[in-house]
Parts: sequence; C-alpha cells; structure tokens
Amino acid sequence: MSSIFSKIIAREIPADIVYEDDDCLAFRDISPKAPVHVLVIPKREIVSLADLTVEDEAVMGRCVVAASQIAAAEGLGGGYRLIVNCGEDGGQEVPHLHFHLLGGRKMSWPPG
Ligand code: D5M
Repeated sequence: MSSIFSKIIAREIPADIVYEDDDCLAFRDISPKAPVHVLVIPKREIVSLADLTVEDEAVMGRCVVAASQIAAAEGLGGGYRLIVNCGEDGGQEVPHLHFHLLGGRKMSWPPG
C-alpha cells in the first residue's frame, strides 16, 4: 500500500531528511511531539509491524541501528524513546511502518 511516506522516499514531496541508506530513510516529523522527533522508515513498503516476514529482518535491523546512530548524532546521550505504533488500536495513522525516535525531554510512562 502506498502512502505519503512513499512520496517522501521518491522525493515527490519535501521532507527534512536526516539519514538515508539503501534500505532506510529518516526525516523529521511534521508534527513533533518532542524537541527531537525523527521518523525512521524502511524504504520497502511495509504497512505495519503486523505485516513483517522473515525477509524483513535485515531491513528492520538496519532501521533500528540507524535510529541509534541518529540519536547519537542528535545529541541524545541522556536517553530517548523508539516507538512503533501498530494498527488502529496502536494509534498508527500512516500505513507505512515507521519508528518514532523521540528525545530531548523527559519521557513519561506509560504512554497514553
Ligand atoms: O505517526 C505518523 C506520523 O507521521 C505523525 O507523527 C505525523 C507524521 N507525518 C505525517 N505526514 C508527514 C510528512 N509529510 N512529513 C513528516 N511527518 C509526517 P503514526 O504512528 O502513524 O500515528
């Protein structure tokens, strides 16, 4: 399923891109919920965590490592949160799997 994130990958709409490799893209969230709010996505069109297969293992691993590298580059040495919303009950709005990298403020627990 194509989404607005496919258009960002294809450079059809602008985004503030902070990281890219062959498998993953990361860009700043348009509606940030923390001083640092970056979305890390696989370039492959995967709708949600619920759609992952073993063929996605390497790509997902790359995205998580990329998130760690971006967090360091963003100066989040004090900690941060990496979140995936999955499906309607999980609060997912964009049907392209994405990690929210949130940092730069103290996080509360549990999330709403
Ligand atoms: O989160 C979807 C996130 O995607 C939400 O935080 C806004 C963000 N978003 C939506 N459109 C854009 C564009 N065009 N650029 C950057 N960020 C965007 P979810 O987990 O699906 O609720």
